[in-house]
Amino acid sequence: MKRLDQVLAADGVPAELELVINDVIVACKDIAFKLRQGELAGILGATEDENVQGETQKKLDVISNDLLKDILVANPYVRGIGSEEEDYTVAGHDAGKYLVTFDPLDGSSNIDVNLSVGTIFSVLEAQDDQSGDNQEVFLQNGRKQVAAGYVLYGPSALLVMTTGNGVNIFTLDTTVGEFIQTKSGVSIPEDTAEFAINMSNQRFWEPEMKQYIDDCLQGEEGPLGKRYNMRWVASMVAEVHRILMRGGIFMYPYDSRDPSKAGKLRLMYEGNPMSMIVEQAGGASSTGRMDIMDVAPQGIHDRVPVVLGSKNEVAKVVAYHNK
Ligand code: P6P
Repeated sequence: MKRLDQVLAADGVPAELELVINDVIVACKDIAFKLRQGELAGILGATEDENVQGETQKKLDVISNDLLKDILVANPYVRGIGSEEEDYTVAGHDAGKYLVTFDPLDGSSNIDVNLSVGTIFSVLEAQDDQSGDNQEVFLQNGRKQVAAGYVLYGPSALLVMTTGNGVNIFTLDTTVGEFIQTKSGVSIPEDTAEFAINMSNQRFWEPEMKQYIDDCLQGEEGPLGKRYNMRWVASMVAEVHRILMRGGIFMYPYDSRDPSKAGKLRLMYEGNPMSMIVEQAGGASSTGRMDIMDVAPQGIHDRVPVVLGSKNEVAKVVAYHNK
C-alpha cells in the first residue's frame, strides 16, 4: 500500500503543490491527535468568542484553525489562506503560487458529544500577483481548484482527496503516523434511496424543496416510486463520506430564516471542495439550479445552497427547481 506522497507523485502532482498538501496533512494529523485526547487535554467546550459567521467558536475550532494557518502561511509556496474562522484572508508569501481555503473543523457542534467532525480544504492557483491578504485573488470559481480534500475524524481518521484524477482514500496508520492509501478510484452509485437534510427547517424551504421531500416521504406509492431512508449527522464531512461509500443525496438548501444569505454552507471552503470531490467520484453537486463549481464568488465567506451526491438523484432535485 502507498503513502500519500507516493500517490501524489504517481499522479504527477507538482512538487510545490505536494509540499502545500503535505503541510495541510501535518496540521490535520495534529488535529486528529488533539481530538483523540479530548477532555484529557482540556480542549473541549466553547470560547467566549464568535467568528465572522456569527457562530460561537469551540476551543478546537480555534486550535485547528491556528495549526493550519501557522504552517501554511510559513510555506514559501503559499500566497495566502482563507478560513471559516478568519474574518479576512491571511497573506503568506507574495512569491507563493497556491491559495488554500479551509474549514478547520467542520461539524464542531458534534465535538462535545464525541461525534464525527472533519477538516475540509481547497487549493487554487493565484492568477495574478495580488497579495494573499486581498480576498480578490481567491475569488475564482470551483472549476479552478487544483486540489480538494477532507479529513474525517471518525472511528478511523480518513483523508479523502483529489487533484483532478479521481478520488483516493487514505487511512491514518497511527502506529507510524502516516496516511496510507486504502482505496483508489472512488465511485458514487448513480442512484440512491437515502437523503440527508435537516427536516426541522422544512417550513423555511422554497416550495420546490418542500415538494421534493414531500414526494420522497410518500415512498413507493408516491411520484418517486421508492421508499427513502433518511440520515442527518450535522457534519457535512461525515455525510459526504457516507455518500462516497454507498450513495445518497445531501441537501442544505436556501431557507428563509436569513433571506440575506444564500444558504448556511460556505462556497469557498465547503461547497467547492466537496463539489470537486463528488464530481471526481462521478456524482453531481448543484445549488438546485446550477452546478456549484460554476458559481462566481463575490467574497471569501459567500454562502451557497447545496444539493450533492448520486447524480441521478441530484438531477431529480434540479428538475423540481426548473419546473
Ligand atoms: P445544522 C456544521 O456546522 C455544518 O456547517 C455542516 O457540517 C453540517 O452539515 C451543517 O452545518 C449542520 O447544520 O443546521 O443541522 O446544525
